[in-house]
Amino acid sequence: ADTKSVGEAVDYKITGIDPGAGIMEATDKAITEYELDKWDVTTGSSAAMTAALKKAYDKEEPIIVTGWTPHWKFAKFDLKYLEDPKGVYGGEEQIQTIGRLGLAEDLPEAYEVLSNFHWTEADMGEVMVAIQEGEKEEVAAQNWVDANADKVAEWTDGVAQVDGEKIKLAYVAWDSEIASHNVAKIVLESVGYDVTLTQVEAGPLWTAVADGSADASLAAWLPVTHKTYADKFDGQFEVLGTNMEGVKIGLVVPQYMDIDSIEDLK
Ligand code: PBE
Repeated sequence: ADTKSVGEAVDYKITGIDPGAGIMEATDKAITEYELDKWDVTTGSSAAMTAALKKAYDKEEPIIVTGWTPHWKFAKFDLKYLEDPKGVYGGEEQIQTIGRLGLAEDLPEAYEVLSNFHWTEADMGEVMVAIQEGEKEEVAAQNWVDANADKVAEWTDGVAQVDGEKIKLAYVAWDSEIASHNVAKIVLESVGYDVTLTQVEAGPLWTAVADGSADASLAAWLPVTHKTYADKFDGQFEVLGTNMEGVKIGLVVPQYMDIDSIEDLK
């Protein structure tokens, strides 16, 4: 036949992101469990993945990416998750806020604010889309905070002002986490903290919270995506709370592709 298989059309490549991301480990597992023997997942970054997606989408070419929700790509492109009948990517999960041991004693006001921090996919989407459209990260975050004073007030309600104490938040350059950490920084500054955001890879992020070199992170996707890290550092970090419910990871393709399931890649 003169119609190529999906595999041939994309050169048996799934476009991945940074190697430490949980979705990369899940994708290796998917390749094994679905017996996708000819397939590989490429490593890169969140930004390189969305650039490749845009390039393919604009030409209506096939592409398969490691994707997750919330993410602005679903607002910009018509996309779908491939069904995952073996459940390799888990189901709905949560984004949790984690902190180093001793945070509650050392920085109780920050502990309180971070424990309270929770928002919705729509909230995060506003910040993510603004950044994607060219707004500076800190400006996009500030605009959201200004427009959502009621939500922010709930997180800071009854929290005493502090006097420039330092706090360090670690995050990975995933679009979702760029949004949440820039908002958290502004909110913590509003109660008087001197906030540093450090951008690292996922492995070093978990290590930093576990060894106390970072105070906290809002980037823990659980129970599945970061299970390996959570197990590895069990007992060396504390879960402060859930900052978002109902998030998801998986393999994502443009709607115009004629496949529906990971099994169709075989
Ligand atoms: N992500 C975004 C991360 C968690 C947040 C899905 C790319 C990961 O796979 O580890």
